[in-house]
Amino acid sequence: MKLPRHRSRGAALVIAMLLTALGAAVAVQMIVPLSGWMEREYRARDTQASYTLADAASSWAITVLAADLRLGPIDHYGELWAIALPPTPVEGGTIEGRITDLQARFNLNNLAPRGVKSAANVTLAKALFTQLGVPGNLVDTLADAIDRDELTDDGQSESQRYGRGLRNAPLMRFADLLDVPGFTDGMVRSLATTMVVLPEASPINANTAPRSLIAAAFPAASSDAIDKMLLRRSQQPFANGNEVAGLLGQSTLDGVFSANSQYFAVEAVIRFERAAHRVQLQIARSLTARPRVISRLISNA
Ligand SMILES: [Ca+2]
Ligand SMILES: [Ca+2]
Repeated sequence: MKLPRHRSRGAALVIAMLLTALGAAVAVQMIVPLSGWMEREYRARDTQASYTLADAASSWAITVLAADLRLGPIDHYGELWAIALPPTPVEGGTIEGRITDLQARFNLNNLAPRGVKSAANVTLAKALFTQLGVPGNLVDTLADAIDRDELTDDGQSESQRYGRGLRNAPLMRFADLLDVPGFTDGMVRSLATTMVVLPEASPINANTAPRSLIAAAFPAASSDAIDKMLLRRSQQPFANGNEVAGLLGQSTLDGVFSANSQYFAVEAVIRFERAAHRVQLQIARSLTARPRVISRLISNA
């Protein structure tokens, strides 16, 4: 009963934060109607305006995420950042957007945090690869490609086993998988539907992870037990990554889960009279510095 009121107040707050972020700068950028012969300039202005609005979307998300951090260390769907920004009129158009938690996904760089293979993450990745129809043994190859050393699990030289030297460093982007022996375009596309590549290892947030990911991590847990765990999580978010294992009656998976997030995605759609742009951002938030945009893509919506 309380939730809808809380959420509508939340939406109002989120909109207020957007309007603050938009500020006066955007008002002067709004589309000025131009006659036909100025078509080229019109398009140039569209682009300029959407870059300005992309900056506004970044400021909005950064404001929301910085405010969230001040409220405490854990992250969950009951917080302000998780409330979507509904289509909100700005001069000449609308802007809408949402922030999602990138740590609700499995990050491929978790296979070897700080260059050292993580057995628990390798096991989980094998289950997730299999769910997506990608051979599980490619996880071993990928872990060798990311881990710092030059040896396979059975002590062989990696360059001998794979016929060439591996990167021995974290992936920088999803497409880097194509340089790892055995991976194909199709596999990379499948994996990208539910996984992510972040600049460093990032435990899965137990408060935001989808059911399928929890089920893969705890294969012995019954469907009932997972339902109960999801219900409990919606009422009282986990304070740390170990609580989820305890609730499912299994031993803790070392370093696989946490209860907070540093990496978020923002997707905003900006519409003008004649143009619509999609802005996709990745934001990194640390305990010590202001959240910052680490990637930005603007495309036609
Ligand atoms: Ca939080
Ligand atoms: Ca290696």
